[in-house]
Amino acid sequence: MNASAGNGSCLHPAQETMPREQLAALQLERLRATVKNAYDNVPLHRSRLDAAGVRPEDIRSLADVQQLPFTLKTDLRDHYPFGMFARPRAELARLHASSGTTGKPTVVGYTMRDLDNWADLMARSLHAGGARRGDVVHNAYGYGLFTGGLGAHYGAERLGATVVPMSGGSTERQVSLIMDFGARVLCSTPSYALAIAEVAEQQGVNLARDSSLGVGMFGAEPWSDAMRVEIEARLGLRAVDVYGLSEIMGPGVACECEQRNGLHGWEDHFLFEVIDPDTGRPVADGEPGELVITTLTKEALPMLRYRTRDITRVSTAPCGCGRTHARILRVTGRNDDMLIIRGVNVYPSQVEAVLVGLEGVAPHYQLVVERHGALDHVTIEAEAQPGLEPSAFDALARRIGHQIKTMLGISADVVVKRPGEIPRSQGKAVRVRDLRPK
Ligand code: DLL
Repeated sequence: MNASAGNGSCLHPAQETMPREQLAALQLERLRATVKNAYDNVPLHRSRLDAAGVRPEDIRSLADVQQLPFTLKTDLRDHYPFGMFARPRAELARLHASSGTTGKPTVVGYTMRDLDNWADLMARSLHAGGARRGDVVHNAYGYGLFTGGLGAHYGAERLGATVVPMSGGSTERQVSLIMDFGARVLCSTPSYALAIAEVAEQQGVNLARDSSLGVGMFGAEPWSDAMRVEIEARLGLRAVDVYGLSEIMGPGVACECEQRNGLHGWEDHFLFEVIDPDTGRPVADGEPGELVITTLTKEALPMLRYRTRDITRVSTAPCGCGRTHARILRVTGRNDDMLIIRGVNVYPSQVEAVLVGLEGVAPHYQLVVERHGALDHVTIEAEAQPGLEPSAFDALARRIGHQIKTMLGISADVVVKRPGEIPRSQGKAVRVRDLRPK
């Protein structure tokens, strides 16, 4: 680990405000080294590059990245557990893995230097979001194989904060420790932040008024601006969006700054592209498409053009904060999560944006997908706010249906549930219950 651990001097504003030409030159140098690392050490990359007729020395400009074949999540599964690593297992300092609900989990590995860079980038993200050295950081991301817990933990330590390694769960205890230890920063999924707020309210604790919370670093799942407003009101903090994925690193790949107008993707360590998911071709700057990421400094798991499945837009327009790194605009959802409701494409986060903030509706919901004959059928399950009489549920369902029709242009079936009936998450919320036969 480098000497900057814990004193906040891991932050180098010059790296974040580097002129874009200089950033591009650094990216090219690192891209060449990454392709060489992948070619020399990972048989899959070597055979794919050979088949495409590309040698590492052919990469002469950043645009040459487009010659590289894409890498998919299935590649990691197919080479389970260690087949994509560019370093011998004995040189790896840590492994993380996805839960692998469908088939084998995806396993990712890090050298000590990879972990060091990750801590720096997460510290940079926390700082951009408003966390400061000396803050108490209450970390409610799950610890373990999920990258959220340890990623935020080491980033906060690197920043020089005092970390409370709480993990998810024991929600009542979360509330008391936030109060007793004077947490200023809360790290959790946005859905779990709401669950914490709800339990606090049930305990008669007013976090917005009485806690020291000032900043929330929320990510790991899509969330809408309406959800941001709700969370800020109930927790009394400034809610910041942080993005990442385990295949590329973990949390801290991109983060909002004080402007909150897109998430700065840390371009000294990653090369971002946005492609049309159907054709694989790049879209114009600022247009929506699938985010594709190439790592530029990863030793153990270099990733060439990893298809994230996340739908977003990237803008290289200057940001008011002075940082020059491109901004990834809020991830609206994943390709895989897109629903087709009576012929119209919809992401759960778009439904969320309509539901949250509607009078009488609690910010908890699920979309249930069933197969009726040859057609998919989607029901929106919303939850009534405490105190609403069950006799008013039908009228509320009609009002929600009308609002969904007006805002999203789809006719959806809506069911209103009693308070507490929609399951609460401790990590990533389950927004879609897919009951279609497999
Ligand atoms: O969720 C890493 C992380 C932990 C990010 C904590 C932020 C905070 P995975 O479990 O590999 O890693 O899941 C990655 O989650 O491809 C997105 O689909 C989604 N995701 C992550 N952050 C955001 C975000 C972590 N801010 C997948 N907005 C990604 C929307 C997000 N989706």
